[in-house]
Amino acid sequence: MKISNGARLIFWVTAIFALGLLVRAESGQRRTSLPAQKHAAPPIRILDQNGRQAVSGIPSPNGTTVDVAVGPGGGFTFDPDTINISVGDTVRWTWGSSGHSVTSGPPCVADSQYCSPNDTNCSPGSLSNVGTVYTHTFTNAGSYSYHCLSHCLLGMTGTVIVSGGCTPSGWSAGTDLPSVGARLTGVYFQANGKFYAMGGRSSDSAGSEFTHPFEYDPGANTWTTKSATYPDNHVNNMACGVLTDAGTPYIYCVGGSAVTIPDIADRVFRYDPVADVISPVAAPWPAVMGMVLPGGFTVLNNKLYILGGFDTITNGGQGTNQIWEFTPSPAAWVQKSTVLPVPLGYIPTTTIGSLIYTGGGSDITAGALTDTTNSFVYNPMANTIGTIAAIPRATGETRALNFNGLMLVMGGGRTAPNPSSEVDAYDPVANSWMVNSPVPAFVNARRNFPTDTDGTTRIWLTGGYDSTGVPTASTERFCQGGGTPTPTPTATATATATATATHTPTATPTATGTATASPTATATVTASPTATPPPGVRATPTPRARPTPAPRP
Ligand SMILES: [Cu+2]
Repeated sequence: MKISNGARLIFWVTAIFALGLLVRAESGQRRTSLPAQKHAAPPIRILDQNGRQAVSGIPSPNGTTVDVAVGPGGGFTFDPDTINISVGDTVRWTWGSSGHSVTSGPPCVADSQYCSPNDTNCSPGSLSNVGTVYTHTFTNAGSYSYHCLSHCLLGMTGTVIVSGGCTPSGWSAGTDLPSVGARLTGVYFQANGKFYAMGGRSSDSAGSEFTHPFEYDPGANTWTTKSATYPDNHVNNMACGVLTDAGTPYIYCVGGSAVTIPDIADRVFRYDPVADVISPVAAPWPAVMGMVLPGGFTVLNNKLYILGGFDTITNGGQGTNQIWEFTPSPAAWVQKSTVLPVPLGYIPTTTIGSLIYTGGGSDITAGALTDTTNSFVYNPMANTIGTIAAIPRATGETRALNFNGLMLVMGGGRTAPNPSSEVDAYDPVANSWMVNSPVPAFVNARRNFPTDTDGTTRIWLTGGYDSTGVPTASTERFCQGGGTPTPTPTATATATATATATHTPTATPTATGTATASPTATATVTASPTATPPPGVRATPTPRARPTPAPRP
C-alpha cells in the first residue's frame, strides 16, 4: 500500500492537535480551584519537580499540582487554608491581591523551609504583588504550616498536609541504632526529613553516656553518628524539641542527668543538624536547682513546654507539678501560674492544635516510680488545665506523639506487666481512646526510648530498656498507607498441556506475577480540636502498686 506524503502530513498534524487537546483536558482537570479571571486561555505549562518549566516537556509521573489563592478579594486569607496532598505533589500559590507572602513556619516565625517568591531569603522575607505565582514541591510527608509575614497576626495562615511516600506499610524493623542505648530523646527534624536520637547512654554504668547525636535517614534506612559533641555528660532524659531562632530551626535540649553524678543539669543547648554544630544557649532552666529532671515536653507555636518533672533529691525523690515555657528569641523561661493536678515525672505529652495533652506518667514517691493513667489537657493561652478520659492502661517513661490529630502514647512503663508495646490513641474531639488502632502495637516492648513522627505518615522508635530491663539497639518504623514490602510474585503457572492428536505439546506456562504494590496514601486527617477541652471524665489516679527500687535516672 502506498501513502502519499500529503496524507502522511495530514495524519501527523491531526495527531499532534489531538494530543494537545488531551494534555489541555488533563491539566484543566487538575486545576480546579484556580481563579478564573487570569486563566481564560492558559498556556500549557509543564512544571518540573522544582515548579519550573520542564525543559523536556515531560511531566513527572506522580506530581499533581494543587492551587491555593493568596489574599483573594483583598482578604487576609489563603484559600483553601488547609490542603491535603501526596509526597511529590506541587502547591501553586497565586496572588489575588498585593502585599502578601507565603512563609513556612508557625505564625510569624519564618523557619526557612520554603517561601515565596523563590525559596531563598525566607527570613526576613519579602512581600509580592497581585499576579505573582509561587510553586513548591513537597518531597517528605508531614504537616507544613505557613503564614503571610505581613498578616500572620491577623490569622493569615495555612497548612499543607503531605502524606505517603513510604514503604513498607505498617511496622517494620529498621537498621539497629549504632549502639544499644536508653534514655535518648527522639526528634524529627522536618527541614531535612531526618530523625535524631539525642543524648542517652549505652548502659547504667558510669561513663556510658553518648557524646554525639545519632541521625537516622528514613529513606536510606541508615544511622550516622554525627561529629558535633555534647557540652557535658548530663545527656540522659533531656527534654528536646525543634524551635526556630532568627530564621533557622534547631533542636533545643534542656536539662538531663548522668549515671553516677547526683546533680541534674539546668543547661540548654541547641543543635543545628544541617551544619552539625552544637552551641550553648545562655538561658538555664530555673526549675532544676541541681535536682529536677524535665517531665513531659512538647512544642507549641515555637515555644517548648515542660510539664512536671523528677526531683531526684527531696524526700528521696518525688514528682513535681510545675509547668514551664521556654521562648528561643530571646532565650527565656517563664513559669506558668498553673500546676499539674498531681505531681508526675516522665509524662507522655504532645500538642494537638493549640492544646497540650498528656496520657499517663510516673508517680514518684520516695524515689520509687509507678506508672499511672493520669490524663490531662493544658491550655497555655488560657492557662487552664483539666482532666480528659483516662488512658486505658497505666504507663510512663515514654512519649506521646501527634499523629494526624490523635495523641498516640507509645508503649513504655515499668510497673508489671510493663514495659509495653501498646499504642493508645486519644481522639480529642470524641474525648475517647482507641487501643492499637489506628496505629497497631509495635513489636518489641520498651521504655525510655527515643521516638517521634512526621505527623501524618511515619513514626520512628529505637533503643530503650527492653522487657528484661536491658538497653536495646532495635529500631522500628511505621508507615501508613505504604505499599507491600517485597511483592512476592505468586507465579500461577497454569501449564495446560493440551493433549492433542498432534505430536507438539503446547505447554504455555503463563506465569502471572501479580506484584501489586499499590502505594495508595490514604491518610485520614482529623480536624484539629477547638480550644475548649471536652467535658472531662475525671481520671482516677492509679493506686500505686509494688514500688520498684529507686532507679538511676
Ligand atoms: Cu498578607
